[in-house]
Amino acid sequence: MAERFTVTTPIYYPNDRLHIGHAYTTVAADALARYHRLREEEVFFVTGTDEHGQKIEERAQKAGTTPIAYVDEIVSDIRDLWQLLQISYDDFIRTTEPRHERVVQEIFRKLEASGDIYLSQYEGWYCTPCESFWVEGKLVDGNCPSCGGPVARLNEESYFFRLSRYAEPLLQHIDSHPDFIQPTSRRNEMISFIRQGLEDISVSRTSFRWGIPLPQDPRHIAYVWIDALTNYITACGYLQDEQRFARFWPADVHLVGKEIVRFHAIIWPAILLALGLPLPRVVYGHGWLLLGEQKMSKSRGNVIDPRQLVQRYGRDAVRYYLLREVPFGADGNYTEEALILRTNVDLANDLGNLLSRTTAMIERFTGGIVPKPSGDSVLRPVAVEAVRKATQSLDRLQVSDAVVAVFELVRRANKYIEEAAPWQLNRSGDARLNDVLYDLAESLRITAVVLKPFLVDAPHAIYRQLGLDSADAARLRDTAWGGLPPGTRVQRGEPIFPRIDAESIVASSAPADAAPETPQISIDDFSRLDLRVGTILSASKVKGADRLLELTVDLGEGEPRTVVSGIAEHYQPQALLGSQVVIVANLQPAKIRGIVSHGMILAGKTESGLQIVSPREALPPGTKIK
Ligand code: ME8
Repeated sequence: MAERFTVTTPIYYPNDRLHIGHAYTTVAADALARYHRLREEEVFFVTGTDEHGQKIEERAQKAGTTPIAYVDEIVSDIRDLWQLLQISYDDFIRTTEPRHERVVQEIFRKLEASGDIYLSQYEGWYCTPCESFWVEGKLVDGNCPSCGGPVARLNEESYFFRLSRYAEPLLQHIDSHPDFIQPTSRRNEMISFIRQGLEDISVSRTSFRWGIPLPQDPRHIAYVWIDALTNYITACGYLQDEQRFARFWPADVHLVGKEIVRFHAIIWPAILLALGLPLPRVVYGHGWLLLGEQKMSKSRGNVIDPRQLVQRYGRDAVRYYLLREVPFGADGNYTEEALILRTNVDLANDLGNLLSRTTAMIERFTGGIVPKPSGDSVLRPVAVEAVRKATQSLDRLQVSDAVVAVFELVRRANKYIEEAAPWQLNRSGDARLNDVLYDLAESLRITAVVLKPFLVDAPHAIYRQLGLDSADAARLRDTAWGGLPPGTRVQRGEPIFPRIDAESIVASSAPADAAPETPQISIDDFSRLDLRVGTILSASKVKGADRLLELTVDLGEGEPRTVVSGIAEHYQPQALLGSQVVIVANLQPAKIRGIVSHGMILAGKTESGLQIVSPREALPPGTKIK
């Protein structure tokens, strides 16, 4: 067993808020880091930000601020996002930090000394959003072949890195290290790319100032890729702490999106070869999250904000969806419906119910005490196999497969409840009851431990409800069967994943007979509701949703609000125009069928129909209901 593990994410551009595409890579890297900690290895997990370059210089200028002030703000936002998702990075590197600037300058000195860089003229076409240079022949209809946008002609003096020198050594390395580039499809792409021959690449610029000046020629700024890629060795201690560097470099996994595999599997290893440093063990290029048919991206603006999803569904639901939904390596479509379905089916139904049923039965049948089994266990081999498959998948970087493996145990345990029917064993006083209950509780405990790489709250909640201390200290070795001491007193609690009612945001979908179970609330609870009178200004059907109407409602706020309401089966849109309604005005906005709804309309539902609630006499829009 290796005793240390280094994993990295790309360093992201702080030119805009990050979206769930970035969260995808980062949560996956976090899962790998947590897994290796679970294996009691020393882990170094690094992420960070790629802060230099023309694009950021321009953005800052437009915003009327300095580049550093501009990125500072976004970087702090990024750190907040990682905190929200509980990303357990060990280092957050910013390319603007002095430790990195020194390393980049020193690398340029070394590369010049070894004859790996030289001064020449750069001629080509530049695409600012992609930060990419293209030779004439690569343009598509005169535009950038990557984003299709306009390109500008450039002719400037530039330092070049002798990438051409490294084509052969790279091919040899790839050949003798079959795992170096993953998955195999990307490996094949890279091999054929290198076989076409590698041209030297431009590594400096004189056309902008926001970057690291070359020590030998400060008119030149280090161009993005040397500046960015070298972050990995700076973070590991290169030229700062030789001992630490020897410990954490080479990285075990550079996890990146597939569009930057070329930089990580060709340019970066060539730079390392030139510096005489070992190459990373694996460059893994995962697929893209798509929205519709398109890659979700900052420049397209078709992005989903992970913060909103966490707020709405919780961080474990979001982490779970990202890790489980798309086979790791492939592209996959993002939809909120799929997130809700995953949460409801896997987390609420399968895992959540297993826990609540198990603890409820232990309370009812054995006085809340985990019984002592007689020895026979049906689920033990299932648990052993689930742990084996999950760890094997994680060792092979097949993250989604690992999650699937864990849930095989959860599903089997649920099925076992039906088969063994503990309530009957209890009625007939059958001694096998103890075996069944212990099996279920112990399977849950083991599930909690193997879920630790993926979920950050649920494992602790499961441990707590089983009556154990926090799962913090649990390690992979604790998945050995029998770790749950008989005699433990379970602590039944709230459902760990409440079911999401996708339509609960719509008032009329609440069941009409919910009243008897509703607990009493205080006047303070009631005063937290902001109920207001509004006048409906427009109403139209929501495409593809039989029950939904999109309304705009005047609440006396100036701008009318958009509200999506499940009343389409009961009202014709035009019949509502001018009607007054009562709105929950301080409800968190929610996206329903792609429309953001800012409030909820009150209505009463009976078997014979639905009536929206209206004041008896017209009231000014915005009037508060008390
Ligand atoms: O490329 N699906 O930064 P960046 C999946 N600074 N992953 C996605 C994604 C999507 N739709 N969109 C983004 C850069 N990503 C450079 C990297 S590294 C030395 C320099 C993820 O802010 C994915 O990991 O454009 C992708 O590679 C990365 O974000 C790009 O982030």
